[in-house]
Amino acid sequence: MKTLHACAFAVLSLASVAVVAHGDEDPANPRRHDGGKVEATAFGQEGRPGQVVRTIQVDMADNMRFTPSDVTVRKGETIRFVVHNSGQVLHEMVLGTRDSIAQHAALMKRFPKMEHDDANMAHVQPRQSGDIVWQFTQPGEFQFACLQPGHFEAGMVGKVIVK
Ligand SMILES: [Cu+2]
Repeated sequence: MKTLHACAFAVLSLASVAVVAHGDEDPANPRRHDGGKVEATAFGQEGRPGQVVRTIQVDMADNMRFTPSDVTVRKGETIRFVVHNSGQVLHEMVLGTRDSIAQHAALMKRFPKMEHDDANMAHVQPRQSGDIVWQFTQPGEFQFACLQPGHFEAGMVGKVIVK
């Protein structure tokens, strides 16, 4: 339980740093970091918009499903996910490993109002679209999920296969 609290505070403080830094960012790419700050993860890293090789449209709906619910990409590809919310409630797409998604979902359950925003996720209001630009640097099977309370548990999860 202590670990979860520490994680939550880390996430919260990262979120406030992001807000403070907002003024310096390129308005066209509000979450884009400069090259030196891109953090490599087990499921890839924030992509550079100039290196996008493919755009994948993903729809999120109130039946707690992503369409498509699985996508296949090649290792090294930078993908722009254009994420549309066709529902009436907030949905989000969060990319991660099976473990990181499960951990994040548990945190969201404990702290439903937790602010979280990072390059691997897009929160999308009803009838709006958002995007994620992501480079898949590691082969394997990864997930994307909506971590709004109850949505992940209701099956709002998909998979990315990186070949
Ligand atoms: Cu959702």
